[in-house]
Parts: sequence; C-alpha cells; structure tokens
Amino acid sequence: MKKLLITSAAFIFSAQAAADNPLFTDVFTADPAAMVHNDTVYLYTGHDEAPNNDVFFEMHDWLAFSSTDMVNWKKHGPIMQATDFKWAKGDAWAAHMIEKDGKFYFFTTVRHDETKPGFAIGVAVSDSPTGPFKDAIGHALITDDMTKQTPNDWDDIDPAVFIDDDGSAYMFFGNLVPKYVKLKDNLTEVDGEIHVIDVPNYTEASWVHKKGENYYLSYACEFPEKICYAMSKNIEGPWEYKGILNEIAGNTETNHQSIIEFKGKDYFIYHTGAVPPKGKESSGGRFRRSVAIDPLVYNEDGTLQRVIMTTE
Ligand code: FUB
Repeated sequence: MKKLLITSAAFIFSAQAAADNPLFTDVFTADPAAMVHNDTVYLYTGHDEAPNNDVFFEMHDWLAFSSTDMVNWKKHGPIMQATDFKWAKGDAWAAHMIEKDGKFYFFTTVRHDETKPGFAIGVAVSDSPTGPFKDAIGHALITDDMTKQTPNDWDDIDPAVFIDDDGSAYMFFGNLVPKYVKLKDNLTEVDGEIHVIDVPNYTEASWVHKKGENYYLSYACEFPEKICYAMSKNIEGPWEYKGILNEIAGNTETNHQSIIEFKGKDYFIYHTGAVPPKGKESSGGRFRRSVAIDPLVYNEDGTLQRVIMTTE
C-alpha cells in the first residue's frame, strides 16, 4: 500500500468519488488536520493499516491531500514516516500542520524509542506544505516525563497548534487531561510551563480555532468518543463548556476533528469507521477509519449547531 501511494502521488479523484462521505475510498484515513493556505485546503491524515478491527492501531506514516473546491482532491502520498524522527520507534498518530513565515511546521504524535517512556510530540519542518519534511530539532518537543498528570504514558498526544492575532503561538495537546504550552517564535521550543485546562469529559483530540471574537476548543469527549466544545474570549481561557458538537462517529470508539473556514464556508472534518473504503479485505471500523466532511453552522450568539453526519 505504501509503495502504491508513493507511485500514485498527485492522482486526482473524480468529482463523483470525492462527493462521497467518507472522502477517500481506496485508503483508510484518520485524525484529520486541515490547513488553509493560498486558496487551497491541505488535509493531513493518519493512515490506518491494521489488517482487521480486532488488533490495534497500525499507523506508520501521514498522508496529505489538497483541494481548491472541497470536491476534487489531489493525493500527495505519504509526507513523512514516524521513524523519520531518529528518536522515534513508530506509531504515526495524530498530527497538526501550521504555516509561519513561509515555512510549514508539522507537529506529530509518535512513540519514543527506549530512551523515554511512551509517546512524544515531534516537530518537522519544510518549505512546502507537501514536504519533504525533516525533523526540526533532532529530539522530541514534548516527552511523557514532562506530563505526569496521569499514570499512562500517552497523556502527551494529539498536538494542535494555534497562532493568535498578536503572533503568540500555543500548542494544545493531551489525553485524559487537556493541556497547553506556549511556543517560542521559532515554534520549535516550549516557552514556559505546561498548563492544565479545565473542561469536562476530556479524552483527547484538541483543536483550537477562532471565529470573530470567540476562541473555540473542541475535543474528543467521553469514550466511545463524541466531540464536545468550549468557548472563551481568551486563548488562555477560562473555557466555558458548551456541549456536544458531534455524536459518536459510527463503528469506531474514536473521533477526531478539524474545523476550518474556506472560501466563506465552515467545515467540520472528522473520521468515522462506518463506511469502509471499497475493495478492502475487511471492513472499516475502530482501527480502519475514514475521514469525512460536513458543514459546520454557527448560531448568532457564536455557539455551534450539532454536526449532522451525512454519507454524501
Ligand atoms: O489515531 C490514533 C489515536 O486515535 C489518535 O492519536 C487519537 O486522537 C485517536 O483518534
């Protein structure tokens, strides 16, 4: 599959296929992270390769897709493997892309090698949104021994980076305990201590965006996971819990969202196990997920309407 993807780079899906939800029917995709740059949406996803749904996540690399109309998607193939970080053992879990001063920073969850416990967050950099990417610092940005609020060794997963209007950069992340840390201007060093965020029912998958004067923190809540959200007038909180944004996404215990505005429309991007890519030996499910997109609707007071999942 990996070779197939590399050789089929830049393949453009037909309009008919792309109109389906989930988006891609030839590959399992998860943990979407979308970025708008130069009138184009870049969609980065994890790549589920588990042989069936009775095992566990098998994720080696991250995939990239782009679109200028949210209908036709260009496939760019894997942009990076977890083991491109020399200090990482594997497990290309959720990631996030952000542009700053013409450079593209890819923040990723990976499993650290034996020198550190559990998971870690790395950062890679490129001059192009589709790579090639290389490790920006040669070591992890966050390691499990920096986050000891829970006894597990994956409480430092799922990075989401947000640059505020004044240029200050923040990374939100965490499993079971939501956290954020400021980043220095170079985006490759933490600036100060890690803060814990007070929101209810947090599981993982933080995503932060701003619309008008409101900041939104959305996240996977409970288990099986729904997507919940909170609002604030300040990126550093306090956050006011607003409720469920998206229900359990069908046939998978995880849900993981990305929220963007593109050409005047708002989108909620997530993954589901409900609809399998066609022609695959076993069906979609909790370790074989697929990215889908639905409209996001704001109420006049800034709160969000619950996302209704569609199949086309
Ligand atoms: O894809 C692996 C993990 O599952 C992610 O890091 C979590 O957000 C959940 O989707």
